[in-house]
Amino acid sequence: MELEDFAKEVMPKGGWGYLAGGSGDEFTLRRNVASFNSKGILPRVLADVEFPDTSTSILGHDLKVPFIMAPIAAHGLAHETKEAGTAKGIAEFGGTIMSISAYSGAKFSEIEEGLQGNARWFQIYMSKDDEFNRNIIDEAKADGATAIILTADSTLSGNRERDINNKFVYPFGMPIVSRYLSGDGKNMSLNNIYAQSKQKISPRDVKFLSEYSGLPVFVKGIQTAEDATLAIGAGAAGIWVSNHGGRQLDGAPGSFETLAEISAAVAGRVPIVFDSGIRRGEHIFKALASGADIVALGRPVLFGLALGGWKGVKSVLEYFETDLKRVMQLAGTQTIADVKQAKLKDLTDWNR
Ligand code: FMN
Repeated sequence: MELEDFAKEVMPKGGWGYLAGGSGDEFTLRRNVASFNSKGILPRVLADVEFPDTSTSILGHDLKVPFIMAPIAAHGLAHETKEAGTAKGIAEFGGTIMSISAYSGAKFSEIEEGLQGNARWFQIYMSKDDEFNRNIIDEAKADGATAIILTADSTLSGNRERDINNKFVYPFGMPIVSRYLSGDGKNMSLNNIYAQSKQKISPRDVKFLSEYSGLPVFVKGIQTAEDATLAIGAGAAGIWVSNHGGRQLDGAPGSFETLAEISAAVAGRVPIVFDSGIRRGEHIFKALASGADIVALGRPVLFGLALGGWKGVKSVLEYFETDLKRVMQLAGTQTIADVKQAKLKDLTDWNR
């Protein structure tokens, strides 16, 4: 992808390997994008469509587009403005949501300088000690988070061989979680940081977060119908289908390949967010037509940040909006509700 190639040019090797890389052979990383080719969008030519409407809503938020920002750690690797730069790009685009990672390199107050009151969800990597978890949730709520995302797929670090080869350590601290780390995050490896976070995650944690926060809780990292059912049973208000962008369990299917089955199990009880591999409007369309309510964008937004600061972020979001509108027009779908109803065609020879 062109954007990716340009971003690589402007980033140091270690930071680039961390951002672009996946785990193991990077089979799952590649498959996340490739597996969208397992389904085809049917062109509709007599559908009487003009100016498709991309607006939708989720959990009381009215959105201009059916995509939000995924939680990503350490934006400072891409640009000196860190998370505040991403936040400003999101705020200037408007009508979407920023997910704030627990491993952000900026404090809530610094992110707010860019976010300017725009909607935000908070992603937590839990501490082994619930007292710290309560403090973090209290701060996220005071900052205005309207949902909690429990990332459950990263109880330890995937086998990130690029990071090992580059001897990658975070060059700056992690103010939100430093209270439960032995250091402040600076010069620490991802392995070390994950090891100090909670490993044993169960439905009890979903229940704890949802009862303590009083906010809707998404469980992020769901790849099976079984886990979706467990999460909802424990009180999850949303399912976040993701394989962490191919950074955790290599050898897992493409995230898109797991979506339809999970959606059937969820059966409309709670909203579904989908991520991992979204690079084009076609991918957004296919995810929505396979059961997602909205999708989350990951690496492409950071590539934009690396290349142009907040303007780069805004421009990437505009690209996805324009591309999705084009696909909606060509597929004869006027609204997001129409996209969700669209039938995709199985393409049996997609691997060739
Ligand atoms: N997910 C989290 O829940 N918390 C994080 O702190 C986090 N940090 C990430 C850092 C990087 C550099 C990347 C690329 C992903 C990270 N993710 C994190 C995963 C994203 O939320 C998302 O699942 C993933 O980026 C989707 O894949 P894609 O970027 O290839 O589309």
